[in-house]
Amino acid sequence: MLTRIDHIGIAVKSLNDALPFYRDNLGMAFLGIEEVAEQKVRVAMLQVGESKIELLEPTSDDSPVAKFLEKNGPGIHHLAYEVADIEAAIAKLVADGARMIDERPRSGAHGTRIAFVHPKSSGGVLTELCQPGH
Ligand code: CMX
Repeated sequence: MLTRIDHIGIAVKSLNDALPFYRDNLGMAFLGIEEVAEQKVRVAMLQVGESKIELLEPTSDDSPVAKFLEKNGPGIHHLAYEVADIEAAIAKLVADGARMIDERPRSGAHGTRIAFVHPKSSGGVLTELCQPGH
């Protein structure tokens, strides 16, 4: 069902402040910044081999990432797996009794379709399914 780790999401207070460490000190290839209005975040994507690092900056106080930062401070926010068929992956998880945050795919960065599994049902790790855009 899963084809690779697509990205690891890291919550940051400011993309401008966080980006130089990943891009310049660690030398990751910077893919660009995009606002995902539906998720109330601005994201910076960086490539590491076949996977990516996604820096997440909240765009409003009621963003899920703003709430996370308030409670935990900056740090790893979620783990995203690529799937070839997101509807089939959601259906399997629901049938297996998982608690989905999204029972229908939503729009993610770069034309992807995404769905989150609630961390209470995935061992405390907020888990994202991610189907690449065309
Ligand atoms: N990882 C692990 N656990 C988390 C978590 C995270 N990122 N965020 C919240 N939790 C835990 C909390 O610690 C809390 O646990 P306790 O009850 O034991 O204290 C529990 O989940 C409930 O959390 P909460 O702070 O009350 O927050 P909410 O219920 O309001 O929201 C969540 C939590 C995961 C449902 C919400 O953040 C959500 O819907 N996330 C999915 C969307 C998202 O994160 N979008 C941003 C990224 C977008 C992108 O990548 O494009």
